Amino acid sequence: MMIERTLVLIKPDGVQRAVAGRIISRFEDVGLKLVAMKMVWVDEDFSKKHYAEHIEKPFYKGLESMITMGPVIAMTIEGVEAIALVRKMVGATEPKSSAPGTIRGDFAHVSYGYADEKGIGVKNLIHASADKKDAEIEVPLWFNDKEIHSYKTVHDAHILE
Ligand code: IDP
Ligand code: MG
Repeated sequence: MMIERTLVLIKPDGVQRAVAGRIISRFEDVGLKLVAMKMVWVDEDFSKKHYAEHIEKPFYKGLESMITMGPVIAMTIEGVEAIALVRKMVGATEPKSSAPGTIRGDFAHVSYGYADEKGIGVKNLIHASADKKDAEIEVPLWFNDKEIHSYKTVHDAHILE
């Protein structure tokens, strides 16, 4: 199946900067489908589950402070090869390096060097599952089956059928 589901988070910095609507619009504009959405204030335990691969890294403490500093908007997004497509739209992790036209490149600019000197996680607005393996872990970590909806959008008629 080429239709994939991927986990996307507007992180606390994105919510607090009030750019969530503009970010979500980008996914709607390319014809991707929102199949689940909620606002969640993550605690330290849940941060360790979501960012399990980073717990031992020097930047983890700052990352945990950042992801728990306010609510996130969590989404599951569905579409044709959606995992890689969403990562492309999100851009490189370090906003200093992410290309113009990507979400991180258009809405942020800081460097790893700056964040590390301050002891904070890089505030890059958004999280998206890195690959199929991560998406298969992250979507069920954030959403149960009842919270994920199947419905038709206009794109089903014009792009997918
Ligand atoms: P990703 O979000 O692009 O998948 P990851 O390497 O999985 O990037 O890192 C998770 C998050 O941790 C990043 O989005 C960023 O907020 C933060 N981060 C990653 N590397 C650093 C770093 O070197 N310094 C500070 N924060 C970092
Ligand atoms: Mg990652």
